[in-house]
Amino acid sequence: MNREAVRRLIGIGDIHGCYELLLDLVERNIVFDPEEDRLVFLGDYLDRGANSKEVVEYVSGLKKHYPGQIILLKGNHEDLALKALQCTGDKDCKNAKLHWFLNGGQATVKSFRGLDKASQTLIPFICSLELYHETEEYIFVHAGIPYGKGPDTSSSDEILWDRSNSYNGRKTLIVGHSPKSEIERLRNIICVDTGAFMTGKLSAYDVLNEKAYQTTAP
Ligand SMILES: [Mn+2]
Repeated sequence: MNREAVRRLIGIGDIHGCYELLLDLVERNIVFDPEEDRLVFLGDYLDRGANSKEVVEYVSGLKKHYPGQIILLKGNHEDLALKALQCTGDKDCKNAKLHWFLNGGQATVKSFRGLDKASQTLIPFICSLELYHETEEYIFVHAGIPYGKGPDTSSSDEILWDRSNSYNGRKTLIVGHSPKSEIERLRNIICVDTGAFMTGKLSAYDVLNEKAYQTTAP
């Protein structure tokens, strides 16, 4: 057994409501084995795609059954949704909802059949998400870590929105958020997001075995 105490340590890119792709990736491509694997979801479960509700229920179910083997990170879309669902005051709410809806939030509300039902599930779900996952050799975050910083010295906005690719720490950093046509490595930064909603391709990467897993819409 290696230092991470799992056989595979797999980062999974931005899902954005693409439930069929998620199911295909986890159950037919990766074939998740809770005895051997740890899956780190890099966030952005919601928005744009049609089935955010199913995606949230699926990853929540995995986490419930295999709490030690499933890591659920927060993405900037979960942050937008939480701000829109928890806002107080007319003006703040209007701005927060506008910001969320401009980023695909309406598809999420539709999938939950209304704002109230979305709030019931999403507020506790989003509040349970982690900002980063760090091991001896790896750091997983949604977007990035700026130059000179670590996961504990970056702000949540930096971790959720950074596109600078300026991380210069010792550990390997695994990110989603900035879609590429294929999984890309830049120095010690590995970007796993292949823009599932736009491209129909959802990707994951096992850092211990340097192996990619991908599923493509038929
Ligand atoms: Mn993102």
